[in-house]
Amino acid sequence: MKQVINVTGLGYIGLPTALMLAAKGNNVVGTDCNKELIEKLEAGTIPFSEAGMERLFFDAKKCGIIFEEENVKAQIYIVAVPTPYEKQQKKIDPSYVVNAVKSILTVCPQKAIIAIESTVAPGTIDRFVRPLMRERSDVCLAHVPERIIPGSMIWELQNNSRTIGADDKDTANRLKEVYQSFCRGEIVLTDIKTAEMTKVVENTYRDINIAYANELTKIARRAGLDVYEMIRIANKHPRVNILSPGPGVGGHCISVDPWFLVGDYPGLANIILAARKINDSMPEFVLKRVSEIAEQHEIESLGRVGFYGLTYKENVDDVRESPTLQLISFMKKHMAIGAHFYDPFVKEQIVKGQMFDLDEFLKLSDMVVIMVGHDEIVKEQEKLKGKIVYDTRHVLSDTDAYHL
Ligand code: SAJ
Repeated sequence: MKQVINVTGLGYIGLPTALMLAAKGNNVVGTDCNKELIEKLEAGTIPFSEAGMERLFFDAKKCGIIFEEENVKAQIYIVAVPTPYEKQQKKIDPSYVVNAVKSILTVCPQKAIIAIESTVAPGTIDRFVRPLMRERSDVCLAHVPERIIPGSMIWELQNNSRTIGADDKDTANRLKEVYQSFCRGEIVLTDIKTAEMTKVVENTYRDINIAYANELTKIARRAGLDVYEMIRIANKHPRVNILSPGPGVGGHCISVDPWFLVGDYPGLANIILAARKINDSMPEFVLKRVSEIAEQHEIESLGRVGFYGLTYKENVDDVRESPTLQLISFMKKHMAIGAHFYDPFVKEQIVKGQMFDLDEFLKLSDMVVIMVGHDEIVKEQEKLKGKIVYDTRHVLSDTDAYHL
């Protein structure tokens, strides 16, 4: 009989993974403790927007994917539950992973594999998960860190290389076969601790590169140079690839993972810490520029300033650690109130002054600050004519717009 794969946690990572596995002919049960989510999925509603998800959902349904609130008996378990970030302590909360594994252990048969995809701080699996398995030494543990980027998840699921960290070759090879059913990229086998560390190292690399671009922005401003032109030319060098500066770094991973290294290796993680500080300084840098530009144009109140974009990056609906939310917290600190906000992907009120119609938002804004380069505003940029525009993402063709 064909083995069953039970994917636990049907969020941004678990859902596309479960759908992809099912669409490629695996026997898949998707589990989530959120009853409402399961009902939605059963009714055919996709809980978040992502390119290609509708087609994938259709294919997976056709191939018989099942959604359940409880874990089921399976040979392979993939855990993709959230690892919430505790901002003050700069630590992740592993309790969802721990609870998912506990629940799986109550139903899993002999020799089942539990593969954790959730991003965890290095050492988490040894510290929090392994002790749970003491009475089930027959069950195999693995870490297969997710690598897909929101906005291009489906393509990346199939094409990115993957890392499988496991305690033994047999477990790694059994899992490799599962991932090979949809992944065309190279699948690298290693141990669990290396897999944990590699994931954090990848995201930290990107954070440092973005920090470099952001630091260059500040240098270019002082030197009276155009940072984009500088980076464009520098990147013509065959071994240079500087990323883009921006109003800050958000999302649940790049702005979070480097802190694990800073926390665990104080005194050693110096570039990593400096990069985090630079990226965290960007929302305040933007806010200062907003007041300079507003003053220059005699805009006296924030009531005439509109911030476009609340999500952490373009064309996604995820607002976790978003630069705009970071900027709002600085505004509050400085009692700078009255601005308004708009984001086509955020349909519920999450901040004061949020509006839900682009035209109305623009009517109220003499100055528009582009915080996120959603396709919508790029397409509709004609609507910004006559306004003072501060384009922190460098996405508009308006040559009069202010830049970082
Ligand atoms: N950003 C810049 N400049 C850039 C690129 C990004 O300012 O040149 C900003 C974005 O606007 C955003 C933040 O950085 O606020 C992070 O966005 P991102 O697109 O760089 O990355 P994420 O967080 O969406 O996804 C990352 C990816 N990691 C790497 O590329 C190394 C993805 O592959 C991971 O799966 C994901 O983190 C994760 O979940 O760990």
